[in-house]
Amino acid sequence: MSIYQEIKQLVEKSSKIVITSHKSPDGDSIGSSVGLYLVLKGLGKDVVVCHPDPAPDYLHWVPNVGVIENWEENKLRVQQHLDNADLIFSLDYNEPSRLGEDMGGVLRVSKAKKVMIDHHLHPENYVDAMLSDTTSCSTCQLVYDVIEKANWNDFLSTDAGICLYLGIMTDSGSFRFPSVLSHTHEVVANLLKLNINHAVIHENINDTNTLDRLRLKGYACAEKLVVKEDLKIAYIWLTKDELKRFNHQKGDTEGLVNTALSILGMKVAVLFTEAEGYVKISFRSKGSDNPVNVLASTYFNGGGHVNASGGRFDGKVEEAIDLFLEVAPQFFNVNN
Ligand SMILES: [Mn+2]
Repeated sequence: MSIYQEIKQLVEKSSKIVITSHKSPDGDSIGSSVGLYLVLKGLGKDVVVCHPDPAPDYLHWVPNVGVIENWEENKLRVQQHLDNADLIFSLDYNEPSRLGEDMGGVLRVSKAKKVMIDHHLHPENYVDAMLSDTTSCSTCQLVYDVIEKANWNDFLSTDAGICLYLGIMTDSGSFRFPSVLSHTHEVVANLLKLNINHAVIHENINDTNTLDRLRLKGYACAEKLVVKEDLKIAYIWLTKDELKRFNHQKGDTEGLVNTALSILGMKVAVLFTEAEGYVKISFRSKGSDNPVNVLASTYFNGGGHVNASGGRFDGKVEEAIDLFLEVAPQFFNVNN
């Protein structure tokens, strides 16, 4: 039996279904969660979406985003949902700890059957059915495949289509990353047939600068961007005081690391942001021979994708930069 049939059967056998996704939600986690929610609702299931934390402001326009309940604001309810579920979906994450210690622990001990649909490396096998495809550009694309192979297309509404388009678009860098395949465009073509307004989705994601955010980006690029020509590395570092000066809000530095990577000739870019008691680090790179996830997991308590990873450093931001520059040559092949 194919994984798609396995998932279909598990859904058919269940009445109470909970959809979970990772901490710090993004377009793919919210899109896949709400998109699948709408389809399972259409099938007549008793379904809830439970995330570790609330949806960020920049995604509040997503249709039906209000159905998402979260652990941070109502632990008791989320715990009850997880305890009473027949079936739990793990979308867009590869191990329970990505829900945070507490919620991850509750998921682990729940007697519900579990299904993972994800595209992150090294999935932990705590589930009854696993659709893990690390070559997929997004979890939303995998969710679409499940819907199609399960013959649930009739329940794919315009709103559900908007959700899945959002995740594919944001996780693929607007269809530009190497992970985009012809299949990705086939899926997107089918989503457009649902009469979704894709231009508005791009607008909602991209044209949302606040003046503070734009000025912070300008400052970061003008004053805090360092280019190491010989290493083909560009990095930006921001202190707490600087973030405060520009009235920094969550998400304001989003995309800044990609701006650094966009400099002609750069292979690797890093953003170091001073946080409360630690340094938050975002890594980006070009090419499969520059795996930032290996560096992130070896030295910075992090991980992620080959060309997009995150990590943290306990210490001063200058020390984090020094360590990164010291170890970087072991990981990157800048001559290509
Ligand atoms: Mn994803």
